[in-house]
Amino acid sequence: INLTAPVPKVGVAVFLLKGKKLLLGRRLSAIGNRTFALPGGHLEFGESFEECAAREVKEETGLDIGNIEYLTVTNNVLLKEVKPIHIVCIFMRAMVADPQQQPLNVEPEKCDGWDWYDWDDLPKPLFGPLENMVQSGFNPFPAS
Ligand code: 8DG
Ligand code: MG
Ligand code: MG
Repeated sequence: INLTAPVPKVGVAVFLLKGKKLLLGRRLSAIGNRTFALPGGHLEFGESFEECAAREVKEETGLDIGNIEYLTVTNNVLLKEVKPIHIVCIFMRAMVADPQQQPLNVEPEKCDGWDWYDWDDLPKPLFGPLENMVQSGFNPFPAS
């Protein structure tokens, strides 16, 4: 068997919401370099989606989150990236535990920095999988 054959992976990305805004950071990565994306990462062995969401947000931004809920899943085949990947991405929604707590750029080698953006005025370019969701009319905010 070929132990280096590519396989699909599981990702978890988090729509971290604060009022009408959400948290985005510009990626510094072989995948989606310089595009704006949600905090998130790969599901680790034995983890729930909620645990993965809380861990990745903490690792990448220092923020503690609550009200973690499953939203949707997408199948992302990104063969044109510098490093081609196939990732099944689970999208979660969450709120900051403390609205006063500010995001920190904990992994500056992976991200340009985090900021809150208005849903009606998103930065460009968005990371491909996120851009596709926006184009399809997906809205991560709870119905009011
Ligand atoms: P790790 O080593 O910390 O586990 O992983 P990471 O370096 O933080 O992984 P990542 O690339 O940030 O996220 C994993 C994959 O999730 C990513 O390669 C593709 C998929 N993904 C999407 N949309 C988004 C998104 O908006 N943000 C993030 N972070 N990942 C996303 O399909
Ligand atoms: Mg990560
Ligand atoms: Mg990440």
